[in-house]
Amino acid sequence: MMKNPRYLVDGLYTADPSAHVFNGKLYIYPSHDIESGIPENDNGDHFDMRDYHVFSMDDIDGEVTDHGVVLDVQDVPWAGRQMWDTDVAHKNGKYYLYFPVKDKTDIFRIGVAVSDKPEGPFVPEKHPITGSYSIDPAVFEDEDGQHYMYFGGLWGGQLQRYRNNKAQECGSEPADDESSLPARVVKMSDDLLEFSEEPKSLVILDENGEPLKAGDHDRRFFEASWMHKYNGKYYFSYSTGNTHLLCYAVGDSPYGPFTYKGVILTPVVGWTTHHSICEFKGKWYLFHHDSKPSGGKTWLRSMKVTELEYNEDGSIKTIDGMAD
Ligand code: FUB
Repeated sequence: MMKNPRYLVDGLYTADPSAHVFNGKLYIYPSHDIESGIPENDNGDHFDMRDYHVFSMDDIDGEVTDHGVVLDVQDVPWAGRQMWDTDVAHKNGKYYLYFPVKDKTDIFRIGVAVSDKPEGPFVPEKHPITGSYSIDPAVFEDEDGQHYMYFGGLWGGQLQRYRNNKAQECGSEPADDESSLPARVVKMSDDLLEFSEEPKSLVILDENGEPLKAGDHDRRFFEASWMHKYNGKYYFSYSTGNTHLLCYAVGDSPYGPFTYKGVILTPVVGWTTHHSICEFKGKWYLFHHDSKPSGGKTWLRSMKVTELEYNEDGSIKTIDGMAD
């Protein structure tokens, strides 16, 4: 059975894997990395992805099926460029694929596309979700059936341009001694096509109950939101971006506040680190990516899976990002 990390796909670069169990099978919704020839920059222009594939598995050690292209940027009427991290939710026999893409004015919005099957193909709505901005949507279904979206990402993800859900003339990150910019959480409408409220700040507190500071680069939120529930607690996990850690914080409600708890994954080969956490057949797994197979090209990543374990107190055992 699985002990070491396992790369999941050969011959296609894949990143930011969002894993879910639907109808007893494991489905993975990653970004599809390509060689675009655009030079690397802090704005992430070199992540110039154009479509999404879906993958499925019957067993964690089993064969991985590629269901092919399920949504192409050309099929989204309002889209410009850069299809980044995606996620999928299920309700009443329909599957909803959420995706961030820059609109024709180069502003990230979050769109939704719908299918009758978890493996797609997905048909996009004609407009982005009203009031959406930034990147990395992750949609969590709570035990009462309510869905929440977590989103946001700094630098190329444009989150620093927003305060109180409004774009600023000249957005920048707060000073180091101010509170860090938070991820956002929002309850979804019953039809899962819109927000049902204004997005709220997701506050992460330190051990003294104070919000993490913007200068605390080893702990503050950068991008890659994910939510899962374990033993009745809400686990918000995320990337610290420029310090290349996957961290987590725990709370008692889907809105938080959350208290910082530690590191899930130490830095990997590559710049970005982005993941999902999913229970499948009685075990927990971390799905993530690194750039080892491409020889360290940050924009050509390969998704992988490794087992995730908890300590008795509910804390997560740190995983070595360099382990083979
Ligand atoms: O894949 C493009 C971007 O890189 C994602 O949206 C970020 O989270 C980072 O992984």
